[in-house]
Amino acid sequence: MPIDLRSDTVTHPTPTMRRAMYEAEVGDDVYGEDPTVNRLEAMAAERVGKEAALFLTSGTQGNVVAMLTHCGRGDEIILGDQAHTFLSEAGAPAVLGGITPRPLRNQRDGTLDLADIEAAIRPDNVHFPKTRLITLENTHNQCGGRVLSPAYTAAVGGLARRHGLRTHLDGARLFNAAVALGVPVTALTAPLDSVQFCLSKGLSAPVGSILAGPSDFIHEARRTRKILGGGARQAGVIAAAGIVALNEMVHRLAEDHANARRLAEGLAELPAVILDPSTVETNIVILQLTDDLDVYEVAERLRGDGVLVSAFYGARIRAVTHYGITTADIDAALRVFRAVLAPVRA
Ligand code: TLP
Repeated sequence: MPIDLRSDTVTHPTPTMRRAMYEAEVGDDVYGEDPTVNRLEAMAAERVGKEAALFLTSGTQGNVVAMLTHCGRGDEIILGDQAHTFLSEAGAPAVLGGITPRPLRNQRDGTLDLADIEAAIRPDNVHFPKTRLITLENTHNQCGGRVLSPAYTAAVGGLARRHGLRTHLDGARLFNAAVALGVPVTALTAPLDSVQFCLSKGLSAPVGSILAGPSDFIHEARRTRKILGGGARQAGVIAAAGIVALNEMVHRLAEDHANARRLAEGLAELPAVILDPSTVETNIVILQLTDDLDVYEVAERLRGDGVLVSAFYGARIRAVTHYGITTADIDAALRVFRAVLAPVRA
């Protein structure tokens, strides 16, 4: 079995999840009659401190539904230039909603500079799109799993309210952030209007995300999900795994963070690697290779020796720890990294 560090999306459902899926009580969720989906949505809303929640197929669907529900044609979204919502969702707000993205430079810690946000807010002028929404990402994937603090989140929420703007959090790995910070998850969601989080990444459910927010917003979001073909029928079969994910898989994320830090500390010792292990706060390690190496070739050689990673533009490699990765796997992966990158040391 390869050591698969490409993403925490590769996690398989746990035995308890499979049992819960088998036994799940179901109904037609488009009629609002699936008791397991209803239970998951109520539980998820409570967990993130919002009035209501909606179960969706993926993180992308959750973010896209949120953006299309918050914004109308001609509106503009302020987001990070390294945000998943900007880089990796196929331009959905523009493609589907006539919504303009306004990317601001992400700081290395995943934040957007408050002064940059303030300066990007459009005055009322017929030439301009209407600034409607600010989207944050916590943890921040492309910034190496960095966490946004409750204080920063509150500052952005306050700024948005002063300007009459709405806010959305792409919290694909929200629980990783809360566990790393040692704060209740509501400290990261209360200041913002809506939040999307994934059940199928570190929490190991096979499918599914949650979008949570005020009841009237979720009511509209349910319609937007239908427009996108996301109304599922006996979805309780997969929601059952989501319930187990929330009940059983949150506390263990600390293990993934410790494994990521262990990996980062080992990698930082290699001359071919540029990485500050103190920036590894959660389960994502992004390292930079020195110029003389081709990142895609290195990833291929790692694969040949049984270690799967993601190669990114900018000579970067991403390794993500998760439920399927043990500390022994980390030590084995480090041995492979050392062997593959050894010629550089000679
Ligand atoms: N990220 C995936 C890939 O798309 C890169 C990964 O392997 O990390 N927000 C954030 C911050 C994400 O990292 C992702 C997935 C999503 C949203 C989308 O979730 P899915 O894959 O469920 O649509």
